[in-house]
Amino acid sequence: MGASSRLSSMNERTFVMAKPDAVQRGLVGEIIKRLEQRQLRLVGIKRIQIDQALAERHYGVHREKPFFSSLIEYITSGPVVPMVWEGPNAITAVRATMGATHPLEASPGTVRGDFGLDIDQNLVHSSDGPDTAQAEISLFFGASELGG
Ligand code: FUP
Repeated sequence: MGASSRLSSMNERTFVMAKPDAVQRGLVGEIIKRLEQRQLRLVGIKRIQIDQALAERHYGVHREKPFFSSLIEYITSGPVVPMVWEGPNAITAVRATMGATHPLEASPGTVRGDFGLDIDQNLVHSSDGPDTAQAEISLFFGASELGG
């Protein structure tokens, strides 16, 4: 790893979203608490209702998958809480804190492992790499919404 990538991963930003089931179950605070405990910094947060167009853009990579329409229905079914978190290796740290995509495979101690059961309602989304993090952050947040 070169000096510049070391430097950027020190201050990496990632996109995290509490999905409708997490909001409805009152788990937003729990998710925030766990990320704060890991010493990541919250730099943006809001509560929104995702419309069809935004949902289809966010999940564009899954367009051809059999679960695409149920995924869109789920993510538009109620308010969500998109966030941006920052810190050393934030992308990897957040994904480890959330656990495996399928809650049944997620280890106890992770958000999905402690609160989830069903892949259709897996509580949170987080970016899987630097390029998707950047794309997802700019899909949901304007520069003026992200604190310094
Ligand atoms: P993740 O990166 O953990 O958010 O997971 P993916 O991008 O692989 O999947 C996005 C969402 O699609 C998951 F949150 C849940 C849903 N999904 C299904 O409903 N069924 C599947 O078989 C795989 C994913």
